[in-house]
Amino acid sequence: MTLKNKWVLITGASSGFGAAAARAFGAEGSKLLLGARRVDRLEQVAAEAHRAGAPEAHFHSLDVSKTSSVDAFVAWARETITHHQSPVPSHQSPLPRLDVLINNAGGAHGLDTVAAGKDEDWEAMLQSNVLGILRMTRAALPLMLDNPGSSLINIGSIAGHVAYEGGAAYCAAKAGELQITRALRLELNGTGIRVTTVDPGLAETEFSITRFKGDVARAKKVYEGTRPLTAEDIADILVWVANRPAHVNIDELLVKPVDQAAVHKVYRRIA
Ligand code: NDP
Ligand code: 8X3
Repeated sequence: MTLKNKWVLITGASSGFGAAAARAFGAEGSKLLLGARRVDRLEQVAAEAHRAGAPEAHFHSLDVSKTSSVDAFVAWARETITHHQSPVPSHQSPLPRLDVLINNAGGAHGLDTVAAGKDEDWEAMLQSNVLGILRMTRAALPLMLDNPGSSLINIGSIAGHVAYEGGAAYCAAKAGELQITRALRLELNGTGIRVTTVDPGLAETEFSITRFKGDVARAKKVYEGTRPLTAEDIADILVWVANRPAHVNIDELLVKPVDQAAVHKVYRRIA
């Protein structure tokens, strides 16, 4: 299917995978609806996506950890699609239609063992990575149900497959994402909506800066001597997934850098 003039909604579009996806779908000629909490960053990303070729690149504040924010965002998205709807032949439904939903917003907070874990970190991880996907999907699905061939793509992680020390809550959250994706594929069977999880390994974005609460030097160490994935690598895969023929569903994609044979086995070049 062509992505040209298709409406693509991306959560967590202010940095990392989400921002790169906005540019990549923009280059395909898609129309964009971008959400995150840092609206100043969204404005920059929307301008970049526009320059890359997006005919429409709209943004609105979104906090996926709050139902009221998610519902307001989706109401705005519905209005934006309606307002910018291409004229349709009279035999087609004029309903606002969303073609691709990318549930990307999320991340890790802290790397503490369970014994040292903090409620606020656990709650933030479960709110954004798990409840955020449930809320956003519930709110946006009415825009997709009349649209066979549309794509719902959730961002999981290698952490949803393999546990590591200090990752209990994050790994639990991403394992939750994986099972939510699987349940959705069953629930939506017959609607024609495609349901995918893309599960990256080590990728250099703002992920580790957030995990280490702004400690940039500690974040840099995570990628030292190795060649991680880039945000553009994942964006390229998201475009590919959404661009398969309408009858093809990519169920689950685990994507790691070549240097990462397993969560704990990362090849590092000594300087
Ligand atoms: P970044 O930190 O660069 O991006 C995270 C994005 O999520 C930001 O745009 C942030 O925007 C948004 N976000 C976080 N919390 C919320 C919230 N409550 N409401 C709305 N938006 C939110 O990291 P990545 O690009 O790497 O992360 C994107 C996704 O990929 C996450 O789900 C992460 O868990 C996952 N992932 C990352 C990997 C990696 O190694 N980098 C590997 C595997 C998965 P803002 O702060 O402006 O709201
Ligand atoms: C991010 C990758 O290995 O740090 O989801 O959990 S990892």
